[in-house]
Amino acid sequence: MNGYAGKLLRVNLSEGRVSKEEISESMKRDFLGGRGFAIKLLWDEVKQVDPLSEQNKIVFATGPLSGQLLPSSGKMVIASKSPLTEGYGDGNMGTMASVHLKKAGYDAVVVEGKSERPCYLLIEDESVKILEASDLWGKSSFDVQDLLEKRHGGNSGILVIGPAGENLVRISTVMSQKGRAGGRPGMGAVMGSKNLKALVIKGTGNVSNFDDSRVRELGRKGYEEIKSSGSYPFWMKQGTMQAFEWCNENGCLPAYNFREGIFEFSREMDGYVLEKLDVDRKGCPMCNMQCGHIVHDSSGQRAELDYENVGMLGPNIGIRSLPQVATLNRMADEWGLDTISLGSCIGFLMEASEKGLIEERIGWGDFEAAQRLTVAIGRDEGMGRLLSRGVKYASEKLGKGSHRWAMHVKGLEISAYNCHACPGMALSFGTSPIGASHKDAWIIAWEISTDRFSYNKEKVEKLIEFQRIRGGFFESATVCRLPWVEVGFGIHWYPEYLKAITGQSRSWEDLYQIGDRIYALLRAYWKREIPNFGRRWDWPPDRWFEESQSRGKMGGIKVDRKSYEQMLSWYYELRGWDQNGVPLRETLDRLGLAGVSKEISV
Ligand code: PTT
Ligand code: SF4
Repeated sequence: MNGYAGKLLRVNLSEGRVSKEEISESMKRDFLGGRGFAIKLLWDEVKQVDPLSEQNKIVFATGPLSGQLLPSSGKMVIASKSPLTEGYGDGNMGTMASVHLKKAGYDAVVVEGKSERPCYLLIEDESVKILEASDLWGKSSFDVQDLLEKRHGGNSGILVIGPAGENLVRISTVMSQKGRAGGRPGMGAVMGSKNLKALVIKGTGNVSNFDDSRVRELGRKGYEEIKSSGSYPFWMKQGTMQAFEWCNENGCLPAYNFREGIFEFSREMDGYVLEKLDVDRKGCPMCNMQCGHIVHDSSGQRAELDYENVGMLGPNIGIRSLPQVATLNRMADEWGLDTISLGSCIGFLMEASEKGLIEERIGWGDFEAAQRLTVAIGRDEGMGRLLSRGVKYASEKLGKGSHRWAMHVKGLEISAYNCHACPGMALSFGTSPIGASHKDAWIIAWEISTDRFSYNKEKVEKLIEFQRIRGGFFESATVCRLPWVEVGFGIHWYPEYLKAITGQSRSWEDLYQIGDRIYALLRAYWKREIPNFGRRWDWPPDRWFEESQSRGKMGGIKVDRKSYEQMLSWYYELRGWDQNGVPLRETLDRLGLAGVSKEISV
């Protein structure tokens, strides 16, 4: 099929062996790319293994739209069995590595085994080398990015882990370009467990498209439409930080470990404050609406800010200064820690301290303590040992009812949306296939603008529609969804892009079916890897059901447990899964996944 490089690169670090495999036509047709390729490979090849053992594998996968001359296409999926959740984990990263990988002639790389010594991969078209990385080990992700750029050229695609990944910290991510982070559920630790510090990718070829001139024409029109959007100017000023004031107004900003939904100091750190501090803009390749805002942090160094980072390292831990948040953000980037999980872990500990569950006194907003904790987590030392496996583990260790306010689903920390008064978004976190991520179904804006407090089937249908488009299509195609979400870029463009690139006509109905197939296999994966996996894995934390916020117009409101259960039942029904959230045999058969039912005994 056109639009694909057609090959998968497999690197076995235990044996120092490199091989190249054809990607079958059925794989491209049925799973599209990115997340679709990743789950199919993990389903087939990674069964009931310890995520940090050499039996685990890590997949770096692009899709047919990745790296093409069209809006915001420089994305790549990084996936593995997660050491944080023990289930499927992935992240979507914007990086030159995505563009170079396809130019080098590969749609995906699978790394398996474990190198005896620290190493990195150098992929230059046909040539693939496993190189010594002892001199890079222990260095920050920024230093290694610089060193590798110097060694292999500034335009190389570079994926790297920081010391947190080396130390097998389970909330560690993969980093690229000093500010792109991907793979929240511990993908950095998986690389670390393989002694793999980095991948450097340089490609010089080109993927053959069905109709190149049509791709160029559509791409040009796409870029023009984005630039002429009415919301483009404001987006360029604030980027994802435009969500900050909106969340605060609507009582869904996470404050004080998700206890509150408004932050009394929000005016001191919202998107308008960011506009004044902004010194530069950064982003992913192929993008003309770059959203990374660079500011000077509290020590004068450059640091990038996004909404999630500010929400979780600001209000969620009681910090009210953007430069201080930027310092924590930069530290997280250098150590290779996920900012969302980091903010949740620090907030959890501050609350534990306030409640007298630990001896240390760490007050809300204590910037020095937050810096110390970031280092301790990155090193997996001292108090960091309690937090480096995430808040689920920390609450199990600490006990004393702390699981009620350990803010995670399936072991992955909740991203920056407080859902006491957003039941649909609570269900979105509950049913996300990697744990509590907003990426699959950001239903919250639709929910707040329609019938916010209701628990009806229409909401569940809308949620599934979002999952099909965002978690199914965008994650597999693999391109950035923000043009569509944030500046109203027409969704109709994507089937047109696919047609011009692959030569195949696919309607949204066809694409939804691919999404449903991917979701069913993701579910089956959780079930196979965690035998007692079931309905309670789809519950958000007790805090949203049992305590309401004390302030603002959302004060006094909480999620009604019975009604949540009803929505969850509808969700399973609509997806063709049983009431334990496991796909039914007929659903698997209908989606062409007939062999799967045997492995999960349905
Ligand atoms: C994503 C998650 C997010 S989502 C943010 S801010 W966001 C955090 N960013 C981090 C960071 O920075 N440094 C760090 N050390 N940890 C971080 N953890 C958090 O990671 C990201 C953008 C953003 S910014 C969003 S919403 C969109 N996400 C997309 C997605 O998921 N799929 C898709 N097809 N397109 C998307 N476009 C947008 O991409 P993860 P990135 Mg990210 C400093 O990776 O694991 O999915 O976690 O990849 O290149 O940084 O792009 O307000
Ligand atoms: Fe990257 Fe932001 Fe552009 Fe999306 S909008 S491609 S996340 S810079």
